[in-house]
Amino acid sequence: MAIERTFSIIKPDAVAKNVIGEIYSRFEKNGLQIIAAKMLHMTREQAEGFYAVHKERPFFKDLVDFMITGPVMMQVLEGEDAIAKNRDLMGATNPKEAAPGTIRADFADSIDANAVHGSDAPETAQQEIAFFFTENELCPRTR
Ligand code: RTP
Ligand code: MG
Repeated sequence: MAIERTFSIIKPDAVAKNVIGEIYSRFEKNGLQIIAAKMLHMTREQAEGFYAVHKERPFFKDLVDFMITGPVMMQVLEGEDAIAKNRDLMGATNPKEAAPGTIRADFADSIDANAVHGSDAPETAQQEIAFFFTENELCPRTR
């Protein structure tokens, strides 16, 4: 299995619940290293740009409105099979369908306030990382 990088956001609901550390702990316990991190209260323009792929979807406005309700914590995760591993840790988009023990089952309130974002494929991971981080902000381990 390949070492991959993926882009993760702890959304405003989970930041407000003060569970950044608990979520980071799940990443670390499952072999994902945090190689970059940034806290940010996104502007509407940033949120619309980040979610541009969804701009024709009926939930686009609700999604953008929600993502700018408060600060988010964004990080780049690196590890074996990082994209799928992070999606497994997150659980289903709708917390009602999320498997027990997943981040969304434990911390999400609704399909909008669903605690976390994670890239869904290598191409989107690369695009999403580049949307918020420059190359020299990535700090892969040297030991
Ligand atoms: P994410 O991108 O946030 O990691 O989640 P995802 O891949 O599981 O879901 P995606 O289809 O990419 O949708 C992005 C976010 O939009 C909200 N959403 N609402 N009301 C709805 O039917 C609906 N569908 C999606 C969710 O907050 C989802 O995380
Ligand atoms: Mg998605």
